Amino acid sequence: VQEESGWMPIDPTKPYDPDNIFAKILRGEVPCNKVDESEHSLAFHDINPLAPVHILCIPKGQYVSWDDFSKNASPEEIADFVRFIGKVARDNEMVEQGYRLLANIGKRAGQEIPHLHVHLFGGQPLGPMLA
Ligand code: IU
Repeated sequence: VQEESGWMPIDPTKPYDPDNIFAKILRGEVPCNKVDESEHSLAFHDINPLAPVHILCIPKGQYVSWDDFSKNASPEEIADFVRFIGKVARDNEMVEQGYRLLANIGKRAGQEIPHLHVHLFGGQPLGPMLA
């Protein structure tokens, strides 16, 4: 695909890269500041927080994108991830004040790590959705 003003989507035909940083975190090869864990999901503090509370939630399975996850994950993995994100928000006192879920998918959206991750932002008023 031709690069067009910085846009080059993650190639959906490319195999999952097991050397990406989140894969290494999941294998325990790279440390993370863990928030919570379930059978199929992991939450940790973002290393470069953009809000007072900035947590990343990732499925433990090897999924690059929402497209990949929604097509290929089992019903158990999908249910676990959805419930897990809700629990992380509750346990970190984000529910009452409000919070934001965000997933950058593909290069045009600025996805840096090719392992699906959902950002949870909270702890301050969050302003308009797109800067
Ligand atoms: P993005 O949506 O792919 O841009 O988000 C990647 C996030 O991963 C970004 O907020 C980084 O600060 C964060 N991160 C991290 O928490 N730990 C790491 O080792 C690396 C990136 I590399």
